[in-house]
Amino acid sequence: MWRRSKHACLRATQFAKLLFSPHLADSSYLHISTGLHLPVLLSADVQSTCNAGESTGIRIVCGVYMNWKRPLNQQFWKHWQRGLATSPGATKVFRDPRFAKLEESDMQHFQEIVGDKGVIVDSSELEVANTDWMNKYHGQSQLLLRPQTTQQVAEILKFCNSRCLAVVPQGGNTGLVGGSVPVFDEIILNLGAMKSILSFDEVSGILVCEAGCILENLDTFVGTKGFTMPLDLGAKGSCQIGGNVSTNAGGLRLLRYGSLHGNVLGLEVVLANGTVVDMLGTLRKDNTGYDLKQLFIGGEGTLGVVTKVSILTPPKLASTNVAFLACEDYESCQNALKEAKKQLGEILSAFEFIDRPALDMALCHLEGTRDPLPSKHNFYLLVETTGSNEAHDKEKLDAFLEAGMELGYFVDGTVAQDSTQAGSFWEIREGISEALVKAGAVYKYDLSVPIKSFYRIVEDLRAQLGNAAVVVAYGHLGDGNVHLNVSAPKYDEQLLAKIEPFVYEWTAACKGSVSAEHGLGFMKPHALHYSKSEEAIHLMEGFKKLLDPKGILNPYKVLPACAATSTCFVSV
Ligand code: FAD
Ligand code: 2HG
Ligand code: ZN
Repeated sequence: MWRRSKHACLRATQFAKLLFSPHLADSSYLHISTGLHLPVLLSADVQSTCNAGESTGIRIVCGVYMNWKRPLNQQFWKHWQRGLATSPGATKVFRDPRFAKLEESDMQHFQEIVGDKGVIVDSSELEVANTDWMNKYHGQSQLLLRPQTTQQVAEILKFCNSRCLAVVPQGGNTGLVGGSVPVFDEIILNLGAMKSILSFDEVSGILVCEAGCILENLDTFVGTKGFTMPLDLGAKGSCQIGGNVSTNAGGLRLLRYGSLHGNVLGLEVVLANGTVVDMLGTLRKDNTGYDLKQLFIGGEGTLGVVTKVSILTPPKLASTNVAFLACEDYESCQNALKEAKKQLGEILSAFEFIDRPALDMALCHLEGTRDPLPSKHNFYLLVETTGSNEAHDKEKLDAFLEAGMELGYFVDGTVAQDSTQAGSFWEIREGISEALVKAGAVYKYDLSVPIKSFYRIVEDLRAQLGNAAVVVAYGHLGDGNVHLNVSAPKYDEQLLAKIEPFVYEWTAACKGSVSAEHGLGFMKPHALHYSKSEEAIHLMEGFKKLLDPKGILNPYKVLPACAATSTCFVSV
């Protein structure tokens, strides 16, 4: 019916199987061959702070003897539990001993560079900056720096590089792969104070701004000039343009405006040694040599710190329509996409997919949401058009909806009657990630697969997991990007072992990508080989060594060699 509506205690023998570096110091999250993860607290100062609880004595193969007939405090167990979830799927992660530890004199030096306001050691602020959006990855950094200028970023990095202090660049901390938080005690370099708009060209729509500008604020700003940002995502209220660039964020408008590899016209980047590289062009066309900025788009903070961005913004168009459609089978969703491309053509601005379990997740955990349709269906599509002529757009949308109904692609649907209702449809789609976090533990897979396989992986994973967990799927059907999420009451190694490598092998078998848009971060370096050849990974390692020879930028992330050991370093 078509309508327009209104509306571990680990045993000593297990410890003995641990293989880890004798250099290991401080608390480190380890993965052991059984797949268990635990932090090992070795340093005297950490142990001396313990004041409650008890554990037994343990002997470890590297010769370090830990007499755990000593009190262990709540913090220890908190870290231990966190360790269980910290690096799912990786093989072995330990603090690289080549990195220096912060000293009092370092703090003084940072104070000289950024002033008192830019040096944050307050424990509650550090707790927030050490914790990722999902509350899944937790670092132990003791220092957060907030530079205000490129020059300050350059001085910080120059100093960190000379001292071999590891650094995590951080934007809005909304990343979903654990890339934006420290793994151990890396210094957090947050760009949030660099939020000036530098220029806007009202003819070309080219915006130049600092990296710490929040995406939504930029959209509001360019909106006043009659333009819109070429990307939109659920995290727009917190994520920063520097973070978007560094993750090469895709989002809800990629179908229409393409990826940041095309829309970003220039960047200013500070390298690990403090060199400022000015690539902040504002030209649509520039074939003078290699396009170096592309390396930093999606570089995830491992190759340099993005400090300024030049980006092309398209005109903001007056007419927007949003339809929420129901399909009974996946085949119909595919057919609807084909029809939408044919009938809506240039005005199609989003084609999003939600399966029923994903919708239920949103309805159950997001306050104020309600099912836009009166009865339940298996699949939903959120189709948006944006154009310049309301009558023309409506005509096209109506033709598409009628054809889709007649051909039996949709079984029900509703078109938003105003922007509030359109917003309520988008709230459901954009809120699923938040709903999943509220529901408990979540294992996220962000896959690019051929459109015909988009839902087969979901069904196969459900069969693989049985009743062990709830599998939900949503995503950018128009781009072949499925967000496959597994929701469970708590993180569990046995469940993880059923999901991985199953999902990655499945994706590799259909020549898909194990990270369509979220990046690799700390979660997926071990999975990179499922989507990239050995030669390509080797080349990536070469770029890393060239640009960051001491490996201080976002260590343990993205590249497998950097994640597992310190082999991405050259001698220092
Ligand atoms: P952070 O999370 O702080 O950092 C992300 C990575 O970039 C880290 O590796 C960090 O080290 C690095 N980094 C950050 N700033 C800089 C800088 N200035 N220089 C160098 N490196 C830097 N992603 C999509 O692609 N599409 C979506 O539709 C989408 N929707 C989302 C919806 C929600 C609700 C959430 C929570 C996340 C979503 N994401 C999505 C994830 C996405 O990666 C981020 O939201 C966003 O791009 C990250 O920006 P950020 O400023 O928060 O970066
Ligand atoms: C989205 O498209 C984001 O909503 C987040 O990319 C996906 O939470 C996820 O898995
Ligand atoms: Zn997405």
